[in-house]
Amino acid sequence: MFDYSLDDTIIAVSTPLGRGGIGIVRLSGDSALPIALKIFRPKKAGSRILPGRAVLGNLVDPERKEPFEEAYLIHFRAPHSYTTQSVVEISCHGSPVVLEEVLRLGTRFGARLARPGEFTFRAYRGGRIDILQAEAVDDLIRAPNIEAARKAFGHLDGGLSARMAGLRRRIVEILGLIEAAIEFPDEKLPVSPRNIEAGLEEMTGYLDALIAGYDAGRALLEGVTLAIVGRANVGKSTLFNALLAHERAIVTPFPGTTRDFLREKVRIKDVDFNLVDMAGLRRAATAVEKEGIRRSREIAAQADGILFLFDASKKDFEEDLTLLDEFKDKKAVLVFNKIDLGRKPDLGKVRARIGRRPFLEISALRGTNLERLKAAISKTFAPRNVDRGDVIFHLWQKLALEDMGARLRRAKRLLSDGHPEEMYVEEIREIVPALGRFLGEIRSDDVLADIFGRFCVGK
Ligand SMILES: Nc1nc2c(ncn2[C@@H]2O[C@H](COP(=O)(O)OP(=O)(O)OP(=O)(O)O)[C@@H](O)[C@H]2O)c(=O)[nH]1
Ligand SMILES: [Mg+2]
Repeated sequence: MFDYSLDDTIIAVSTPLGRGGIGIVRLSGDSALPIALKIFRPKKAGSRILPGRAVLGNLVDPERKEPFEEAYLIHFRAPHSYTTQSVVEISCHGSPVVLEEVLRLGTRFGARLARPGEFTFRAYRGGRIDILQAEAVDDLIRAPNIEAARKAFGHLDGGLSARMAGLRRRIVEILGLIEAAIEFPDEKLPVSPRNIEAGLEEMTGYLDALIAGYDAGRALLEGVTLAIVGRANVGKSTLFNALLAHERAIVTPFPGTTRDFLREKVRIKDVDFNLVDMAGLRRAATAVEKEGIRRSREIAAQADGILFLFDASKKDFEEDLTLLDEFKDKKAVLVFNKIDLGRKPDLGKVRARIGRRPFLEISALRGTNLERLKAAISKTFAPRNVDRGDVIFHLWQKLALEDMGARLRRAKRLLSDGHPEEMYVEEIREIVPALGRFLGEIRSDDVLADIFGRFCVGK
């Protein structure tokens, strides 16, 4: 069971470990100020500690009298603080030795060392933020780029919570309609199954858009993984280098050059891609190459998408197309490379085999059409709703939303199959507590442990 007590006063260093210009120790709880005042002496004797106002003073170990540091102290009175409890921040120099001494003295006078995420947990339990906002604190701190930070801040600011609350209002409304239809079967109600169905449809669409926002979230946090796939010697490593704009991979005229895969980040039109160059897929000549190929297949299968390379100077693409068949279900851009060699590939024949997937002709060696390729990569693989719409960052959120979506769909199916309201009302009723869990109003220890376990101490 997940259990952080709320009653005692906690203390932690809230700035990163290590040396820096400033280090901040934070206390939260009823005794925060009395404990802090055991070791903090205002420079101006007798000055009052007013909430929200910085007071300059010295830090002292009362047993030794002599100060060991100078610091600002700020008191935030409950409930107007980060945690909603009485909070004190002591800002001193970012010296690990000094910060540790403040912790030692703080615990000597009754504070307890805080556990990971415990300040934010208190903010959540104090009702200042919900669970989505609490999680967004950690997302904001960890954001690898400003777009991810903006999205995380939007969640922290309550944007996602407000939309989920709106969703719940709609669900409750629809539930009301269905329950009215059950209760008063004979009366002429202003609702028809069609009304209800339309409502369910709208909610399903809304949930689906949110669920799709998980891919966008993952892309913001981790980047989109793109594997460069093709037979040996088609120019994969040359293209890899061209997209990275530096000679990262070894290129030789001999097939079977690349064995170990190479992974590099490259930013294409504001999205981070993890580009993977790997062994060409062919019947391997050696055990080393065989292992390289085995790993390549594995990586390609797990990638978010593939760039499938052909050597356009070749006449026959039969083997390439057979290989391409292995990746039927992958998002792909098909690339005919080496067009500088002047032989026009007979695309008529292959077109029927490649379906509707985008394809283009390039020269990785000369850089021909590289910009067009980047545009195609962006269009095909960049997550759609990064700019507009919601992004979600966590698998538990996606799974919870999928579960609600499945209930809506089941209800809609029962409804359109002509079943009476009693048959499907339960599915929809269940969504209300599911949304409560999503917002953290109904406690779910698994979710709490997952979220706060990820935080570092001091947050
Ligand atoms: N003319 C021309 N040659 C190219 C082009 N792209 C690659 N090559 C040449 O093709 C040969 C193979 O290139 P690589 O990039 O090593 O091919 P690869 O697909 O990585 O090969 P493996 O790692 O062996 O699977 C080299 O001699 C390259 O210079 C191109 O656009 N035009
Ligand atoms: Mg290579």
